Amino acid sequence: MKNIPFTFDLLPGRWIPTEYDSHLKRTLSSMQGQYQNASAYSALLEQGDRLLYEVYELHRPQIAGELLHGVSVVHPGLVGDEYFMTKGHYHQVRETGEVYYCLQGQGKMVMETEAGEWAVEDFRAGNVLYVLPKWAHRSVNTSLTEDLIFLFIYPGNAGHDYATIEQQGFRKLVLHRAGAPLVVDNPRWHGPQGK
Ligand code: S6P
Ligand code: ZN
Repeated sequence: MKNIPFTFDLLPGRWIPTEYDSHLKRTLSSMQGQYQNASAYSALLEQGDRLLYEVYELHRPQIAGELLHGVSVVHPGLVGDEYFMTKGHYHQVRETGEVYYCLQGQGKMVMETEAGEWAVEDFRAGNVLYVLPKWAHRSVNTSLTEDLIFLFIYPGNAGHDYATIEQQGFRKLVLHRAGAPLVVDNPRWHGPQGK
């Protein structure tokens, strides 16, 4: 971690930061229970623990005032008719937002709040997506051939709450239907009190 102002490059066509401190790889086995088609999930897992997405991060202190940032790459693919996607999370400190800048590809950001609101917004190369404080967020790659790649920036003190989404899922799923993404209700979604 540097203690003087620094720069790095994001080069078109490569889009991996020229400097980073950590490289997280998330594979299919870490998404147990997240895909609605459990038999398609098991069948795909039997063929191997596929790489779903990668996160390149620049480390900064996890305190208010700092801005954590990096680049995520969500690879293309399907589990049944559901696209490859990130686990998704709330920020532990709910009053923290996040900015995403899409560098390449196409996808959907699936979002919801504990108050019952939901939204699904497009990722497309060059667009900026603002995730409001209190909104859980999951990135879905809706291309079957191209990586979805984005830069993210969020407050140092945000923290991550994965457990809530692992337990209840998101209200909305993005499915590949008739050659295009379709947003549908998640039949297995249940709220904190089973609502
Ligand atoms: C962190 C930010 C992203 C995600 C990354 C992977 O607040 O939203 O860096 O961590 O895209 O997603 P997930 O849901 O596995 O953390
Ligand atoms: Zn986040």
